[in-house]
Amino acid sequence: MQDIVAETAESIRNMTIRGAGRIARAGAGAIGAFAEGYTGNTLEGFRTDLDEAVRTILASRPTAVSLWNGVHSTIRDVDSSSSVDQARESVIRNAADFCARSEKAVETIARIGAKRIEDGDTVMTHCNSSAAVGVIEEAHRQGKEFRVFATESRPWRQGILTVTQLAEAGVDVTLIIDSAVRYVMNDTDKVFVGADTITSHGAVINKIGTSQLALAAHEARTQFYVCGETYKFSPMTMAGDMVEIEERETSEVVGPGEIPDSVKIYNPVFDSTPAQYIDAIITEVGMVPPTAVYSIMVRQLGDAVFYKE
Ligand code: RI2
Repeated sequence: MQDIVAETAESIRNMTIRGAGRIARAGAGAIGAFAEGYTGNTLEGFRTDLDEAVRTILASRPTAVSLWNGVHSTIRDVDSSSSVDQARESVIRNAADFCARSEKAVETIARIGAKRIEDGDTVMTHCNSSAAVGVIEEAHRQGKEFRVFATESRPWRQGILTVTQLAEAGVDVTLIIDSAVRYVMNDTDKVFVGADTITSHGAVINKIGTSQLALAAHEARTQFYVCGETYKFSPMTMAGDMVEIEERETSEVVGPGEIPDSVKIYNPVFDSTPAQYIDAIITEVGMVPPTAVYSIMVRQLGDAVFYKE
């Protein structure tokens, strides 16, 4: 069963499984499967092996706190378990629970966010966020007539996934290159993006380029909404921790021999959008101002805060 942990970690690392919500569910699911297949019979041994499995999963990608929250909510009852069977069962149950809650949260966000889209709107989205795409699809399902601009999102080009998904759902969608954002923002009424991590002071860490959309939206007086489940709230930021911005391989940016060897390449994957550029964060507990993140974090994650100094 260690296999499923290593395989899942590798699929998250190489982005076969991607998107902050999906990696959280995959991570929690892998830990659940690990517990299900565990054949040892001491609690001590289970805790040690589980620790290693958790470390393997969490090392796969550093930025999205959803992975951390998903995995930690799965192992939350292990410390208080008094037998290996009790510990195993709690992990299996909590993993299933997290995945179900996560999927339901995305659906709730879609229903809440869809209310912000009106007939005649032009909407912009960035990268490929299941929460943001869910909002757009739900508004379309409700019969609203609007159009969508979706950014390409170099270097992984997740925008291709977004436009394909939206086109298949029947949405009027246009693909733009990332550098067209400010030009197109003049014609855009509302922006919906996802989130990988939301800090206690309401900043949103999302796909690189998100803060450029936010700045352009601010300048053009376009509404800027973040769609994010509360397990994207980072308890570590309450303790003052910085969010690590993942830097990926330079080969994602240019192919071999395309540029002189002396040229350096920098490939940061996420950026941070300050709270002041965000009109609201659409969560499963409602549409909230970024200034409310701290209090919701305490309430939502209160008994699930595993952050230890
Ligand atoms: P959902 C993605 O990261 C994008 O940054 C996206 O906006 C965010 O996760 C949230 O996605 P990546 O895995 O959870 O593509 O809304 O690097 O699907």
